[in-house]
Amino acid sequence: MADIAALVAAVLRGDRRALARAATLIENRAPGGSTIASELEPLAGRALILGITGAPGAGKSTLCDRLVALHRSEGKTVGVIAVDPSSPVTGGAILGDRIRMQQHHDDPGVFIRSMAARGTPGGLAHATGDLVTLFDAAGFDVVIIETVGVGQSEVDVARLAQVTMLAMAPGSGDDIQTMKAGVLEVADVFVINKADYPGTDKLEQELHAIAGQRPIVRTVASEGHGTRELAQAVNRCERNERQFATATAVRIDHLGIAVKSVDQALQFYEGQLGLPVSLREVVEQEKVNVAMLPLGEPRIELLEASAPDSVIAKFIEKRGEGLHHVALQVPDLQAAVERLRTAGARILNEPRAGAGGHLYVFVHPWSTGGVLLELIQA
Ligand SMILES: Nc1nc2c(ncn2[C@@H]2O[C@H](COP(=O)(O)OP(=O)(O)OP(=O)(O)O)[C@@H](O)[C@H]2O)c(=O)[nH]1
Ligand SMILES: [Mg+2]
Repeated sequence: MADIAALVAAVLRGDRRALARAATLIENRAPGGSTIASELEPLAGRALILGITGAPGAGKSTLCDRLVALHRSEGKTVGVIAVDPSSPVTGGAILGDRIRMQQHHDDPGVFIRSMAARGTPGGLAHATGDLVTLFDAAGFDVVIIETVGVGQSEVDVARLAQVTMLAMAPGSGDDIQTMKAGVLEVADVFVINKADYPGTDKLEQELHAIAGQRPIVRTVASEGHGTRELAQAVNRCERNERQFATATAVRIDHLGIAVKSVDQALQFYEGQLGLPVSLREVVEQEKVNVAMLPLGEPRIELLEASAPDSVIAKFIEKRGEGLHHVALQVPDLQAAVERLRTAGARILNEPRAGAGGHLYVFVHPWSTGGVLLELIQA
């Protein structure tokens, strides 16, 4: 990890090659990536973080390009992150295709990277958050995240921004009714781009009905019209708190207790202790009957063998009833697994879906001080 510390130090000195290397580690979800982000997290918090979301072709990249030029004209440095949730690969192809920012290519005050989907669904927003932290701590004045606004992972990405612009084009068929509710909610500023197209007035009327206090700005990004008005509307917005966990954030998800009979154990936990039961389920692949009992955010999980060869049956045979495992939530399971593996921990399974559909892995007690540890994607 000594080279990570050196890399972090170089990033903070303003070394652009170190910045590029650090960004690549984060984009690739390499083990060092989340370490870099957690090292830099305390130094972040200065940058203005903007989000641009909207349907494919709405003009997000063109708008982004105009905003970069505007901020550059004010002497500010800008980091741009193009998020591509549909693509499992990252790199030059997306950059060339999807962001048309060639005019900024030789400008050392502009740094452009792309982020592709990979691993767990929650991982995209998390890794993008790490990249924002990197740019912020490296001293960029403004960070712009461009993402296609169609699904949940994009909404999660949009929550990373302090102010999110939703770009829409008139007459494009993706009208308000078909937009995902979450995407409309996440918008702080509505942008009617391609305001040179017919249907602009109609779209503005529709937006007025749902926008409430939120501003609606018309732009023709291809001509540069409206950019200044848009930047002013953004500046007037209250800045949302950045909603991303630090790279290493964990919390207790549940304590798993092996019992001979869930029904019998519930007489104590539900009947006498008064805990509610939120879920009862048979997890076929683990051969267990499960009851989940929330106590605040964390839960107690009662586990009963549903077949004689269940690990729970073997556990009880060997050690009797009792605490079987401790489960922790992590923000990026894939990254956590990679990090632990690199450090030599014994991971017992590849991430798979368990009770309630959450992805999980088990870590052998040999690596954890004698407790079977379950890690769950938050
Ligand atoms: N007429 C007109 N064309 C525009 C305007 N803004 C962007 N365009 C054009 O619309 C096309 C799509 O623009 P992009 O900026 O690539 O759109 P995008 O939303 O980033 O697209 P994806 O990244 O593929 O989702 C390009 O050909 C732009 O030149 C505008 O205000 N008016
Ligand atoms: Mg684009």
